[in-house]
Amino acid sequence: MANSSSGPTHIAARHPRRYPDGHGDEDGGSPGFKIQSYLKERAEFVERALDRAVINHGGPGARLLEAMRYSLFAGGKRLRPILALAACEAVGGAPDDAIGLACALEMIHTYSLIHDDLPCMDDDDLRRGRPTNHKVYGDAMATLAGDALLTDAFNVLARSRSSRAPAAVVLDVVAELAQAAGSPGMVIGQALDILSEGKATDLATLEYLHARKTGALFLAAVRGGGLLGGANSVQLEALTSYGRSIGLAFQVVDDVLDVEASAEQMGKRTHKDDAQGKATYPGLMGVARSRQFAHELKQRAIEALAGFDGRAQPLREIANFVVERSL
Ligand code: GRG
Repeated sequence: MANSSSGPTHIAARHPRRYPDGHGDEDGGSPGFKIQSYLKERAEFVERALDRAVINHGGPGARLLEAMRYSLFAGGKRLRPILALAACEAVGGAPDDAIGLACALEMIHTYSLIHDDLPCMDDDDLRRGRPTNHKVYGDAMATLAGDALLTDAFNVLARSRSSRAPAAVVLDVVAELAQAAGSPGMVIGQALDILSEGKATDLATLEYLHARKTGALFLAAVRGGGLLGGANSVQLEALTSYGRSIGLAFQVVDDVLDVEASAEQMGKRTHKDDAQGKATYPGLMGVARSRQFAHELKQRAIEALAGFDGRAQPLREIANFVVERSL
């Protein structure tokens, strides 16, 4: 499904598309673009799809499905799935082309949060403003809920019927997602994070760690969405650069919020990085320089989209949102 009509400098979208509820004009790039209503509408779109993808049919499996749905519908921002949809649309695809990937990303992200909160990892009681999964369902059921969300995510992606992408493209996206979630990506990032506690860590090591722990899933969202939307190689390269910058910017801001925000604001325990002896951006470069670095990364992300038309406006606005967010 490669878009061979695009030249190397101008990256045209495949189908002109009008946003459904006034987020922008025909090419999505009006100055009146409303990021908050865009995020809300896209989050609802993802949540309806998740509701159909992870069903509690009752019976013997009801408790496990209840635990999975407890964390899945606990009010996350749905950033990764929204990025996948936005990247897909930026290259001319439709939201339905990437909705299977969007659900899979949120399921994997939710699994990572459930496992990260377990007593054997970060041992947290609060997540998304509610008691953590193991506090409600116990350690064993929380572990299994995470296992099931991770595994089922690939089933949801592989079986998504709404995507027009050829099977070979879906296979590529499955492989990229597995790489992002597995030992080369999020899991090694988490392992390095644990192993580096209390140890002197420099900026290069911190970036290496975060590119895997949190960045890999952002990159898979943007690249996967692009692939499913029919991105050509030039578009994919630009999306890769955008995805890397936005993933790191997200983490830098996360570190700053851990220092500056309250638990009430974030819906999770804050000020814990320092307490756990973890290296952070504010710890290594100070809060002001960290904020400045996040802005530079945002600029880098937006510049990577220079060859895209107005249909990439949501991606540009999301870059801004990631850096300005207070949650
Ligand atoms: C357990 C294999 C394994 C990995 C866990 C991502 C991760 C690795 C742990 C989460 C710990 C953490 C708080 C990392 C900081 C970045 C992050 C993932 C924040 C939460 O993501 P948001 O802000 O959350 O997108 P919502 O709730 O909006 O979905």
